[in-house]
Amino acid sequence: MPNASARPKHGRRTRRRRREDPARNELVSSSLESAQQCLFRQDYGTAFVHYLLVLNIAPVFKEFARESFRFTLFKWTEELDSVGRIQDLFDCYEQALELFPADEVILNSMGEHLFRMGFRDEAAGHFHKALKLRPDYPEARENFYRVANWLVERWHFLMLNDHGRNRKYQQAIQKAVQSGCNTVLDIGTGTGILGMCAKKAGAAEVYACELSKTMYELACEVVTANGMDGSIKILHMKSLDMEVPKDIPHRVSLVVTETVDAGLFGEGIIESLIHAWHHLLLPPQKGESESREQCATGRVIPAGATVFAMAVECLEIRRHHRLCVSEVGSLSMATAGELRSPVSCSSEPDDSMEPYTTERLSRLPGGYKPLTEPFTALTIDFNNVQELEGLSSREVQRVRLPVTQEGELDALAVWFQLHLDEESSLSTGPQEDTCWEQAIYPVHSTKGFVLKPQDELLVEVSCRDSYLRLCSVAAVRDGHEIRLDKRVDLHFSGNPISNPNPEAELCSALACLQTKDFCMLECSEMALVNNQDYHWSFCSALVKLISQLKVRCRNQEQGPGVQSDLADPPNPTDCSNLLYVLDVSEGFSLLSLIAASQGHVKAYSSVEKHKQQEVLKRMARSNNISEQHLEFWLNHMEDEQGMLQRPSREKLWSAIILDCVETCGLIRQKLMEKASLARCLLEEGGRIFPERIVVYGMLVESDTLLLESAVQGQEPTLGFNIAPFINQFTVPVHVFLDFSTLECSHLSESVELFVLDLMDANVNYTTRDVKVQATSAGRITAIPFWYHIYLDQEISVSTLSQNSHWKQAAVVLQQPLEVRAGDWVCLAVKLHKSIISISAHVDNASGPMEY
Ligand code: 44T
Repeated sequence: MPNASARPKHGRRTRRRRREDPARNELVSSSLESAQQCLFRQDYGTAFVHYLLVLNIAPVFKEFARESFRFTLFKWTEELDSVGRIQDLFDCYEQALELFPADEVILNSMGEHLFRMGFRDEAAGHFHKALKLRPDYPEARENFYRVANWLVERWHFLMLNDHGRNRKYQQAIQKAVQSGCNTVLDIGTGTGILGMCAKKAGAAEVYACELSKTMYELACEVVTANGMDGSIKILHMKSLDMEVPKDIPHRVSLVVTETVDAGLFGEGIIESLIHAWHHLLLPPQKGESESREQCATGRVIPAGATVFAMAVECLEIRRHHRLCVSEVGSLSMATAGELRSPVSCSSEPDDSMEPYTTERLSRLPGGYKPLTEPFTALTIDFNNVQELEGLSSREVQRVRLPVTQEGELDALAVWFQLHLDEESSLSTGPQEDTCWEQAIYPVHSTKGFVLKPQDELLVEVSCRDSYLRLCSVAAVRDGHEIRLDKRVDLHFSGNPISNPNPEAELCSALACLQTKDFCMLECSEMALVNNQDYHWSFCSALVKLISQLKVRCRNQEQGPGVQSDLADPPNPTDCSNLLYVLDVSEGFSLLSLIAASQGHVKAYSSVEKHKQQEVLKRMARSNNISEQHLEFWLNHMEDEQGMLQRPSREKLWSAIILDCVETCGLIRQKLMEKASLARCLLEEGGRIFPERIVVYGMLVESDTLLLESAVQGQEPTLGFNIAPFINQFTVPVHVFLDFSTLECSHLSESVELFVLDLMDANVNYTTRDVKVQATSAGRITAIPFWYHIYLDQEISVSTLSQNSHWKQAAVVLQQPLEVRAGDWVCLAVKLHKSIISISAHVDNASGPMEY
């Protein structure tokens, strides 16, 4: 970690008036000259040293040399970065910031390096400073928005806006403090809210701990602003590292915490509470009797939890976790092997796997169908340390669930009730009006198997490394167990197949064990592979391009004025005029293989992971694509930076595939820079896929989006002043939205916001005013946007389509805008780098014309 404190601070030195010194002047001017010469020779390291010398002994030159100094710094640190001299890189930045402590460009650039090295907190600090110095600095703003999402996750806003939850916690804390618990520790304090509740309720001593640096600093600000800085001691640490009396003077009588995620245990509440009971809490109250000495015993809010689960059929979940198609574009997927998402708890624990994902069931596009009633998967008493400790060694529990509706089993959905005390609880269930998501345990391999109402589902519930694990092991039909943790239908017939013969079952289970050969793709990559429309569109656009290029090529060969003979079959063994196609999509992509399958094409894939390359190679063989026609481009590259190069000295690309929209719904960073590089590497008639992107948007009123973006309303939260502090982390662009299920009312038709032409830089613009008419009255709070991706003039795919693997994004307006039906709204749309920003005002004067 760059250590700023280790370096002497020149800035603090007392300044003495220097007398004119000819030798010094001589040194300054010769060093300045040397710096410039070095710059000219591109010897940035030496230039940097010369500049440091000059500016330290002659600060009057600072303004004069600022630009060249910055340039030198950036060039030199780029070099240091490329050879991995990271400590030297940060030393240079620190030296630069000692000279120019208020230089927003240097601050922002250092932030970018910190961010890339994973020091997000420190990066955020630098972007924040840069923005404070120059609020209209778009680079720093974009960077700050990017880290704000990491640092202060969006659910903080949701939780603070959830008045029901806030009040219940407050009441439970108040009751506990009033009944004698007057020393309190808030574990994972976040904004400090629960600790402040305890103080307000009259607790004598309140401590709070928070492991995130940003949240810790925020909590300190909030507590100070509420006049409690002297009375709540906040520690920047994980509760597991706390000790008595080092961190807190003695054990406390109450621990309050909401360190729970959608799967209950994901934030480590079990370990935290086991540790707290052993080291931080007074012993628990024994027996039922009301003790007079409540202060001498310890307890926890929440007191415990009940976890529920239910089997569901859900296409949206299915297409993100397993292969649902037998053909993709021109390719048969029969030999793809098992492709699956990394969300699984049935296999051996593995760092790359997660036991569950989270979704708000009520917002899943296409909905879901419950296949069983909800059942109690687990109960846990947080006030019983033996029970907490015994959780991991609890025997695997087998639950038999009657199937209530016919359907394909896609997942087990999990939620819980958090018992704050004997009287009060919070529920995170799918039917509740809460901000909570549910945990999703996907089922990977029941392809084609349909559960029927007479069946029973066998589920195993266990706790490994303090994570709840749920596994659907089998269905029981007519007394026979049909195992679900293997592939039932290898031929993708789509017919429900059951195998009532246990012997055959066993054999196929064994066969499956032997071919335990699966390849993991991210959930969004699974959805991409399942997106048939996208691959077919690509396939047809490519076929068109290939035939155009062939005609062009033959015309050239035959010279001007000679008619080409289209019936002439291409010579498949003639490699000299192969078309070269480069796919620089990030992550997994089948497009290079689809290109290679067209014949006459040599395709280069940027897929990096070995196992994924193996899948592509295997698919190439089974789809009769010669190995020579598919290469892995990054295997040729020294470093990824040079990804966009020509295939060889004498060759150019016929097509370059850029994946232009990220799954989250934003345009990929540096897309336009990549496109302009790519244009230079194309042969005549060659094309970038896609050639154009049109951004569409719609005016909507959505309270949900507001609740996720900032603490709403003028009322203080539980009487505390929190909103202005956390709202500094408000980000105007929301990502990963499902626009089709977003609770909102549409206030306009969809409207074209922006066009990006990847094939012609001259027609691009960076700002555009768009007029759109309100179709009904309301408050415009947000503008969701999506893309039509044009592969050529005619063929396009929409990122809003039903089977899209893309989500949508939305700009949330700083101030909601009231409109009446028929009003004309003027949108000022800006695209800076890859970030879209929009401001809106009502403008009935100038009519519908675009200006
Ligand atoms: N999100 C729920 C999870 N911490 C809440 O650093 C519900 C997600 C959610 N600090 C949508 C909606 C919702 N010692 O700031 C965090 C974390 C901190 C600790 C010190 C520890 N042992 C820990 C453990 C965690 O506690 C804070 C709260 S964790 C709550 C997670 C609204 N998506």
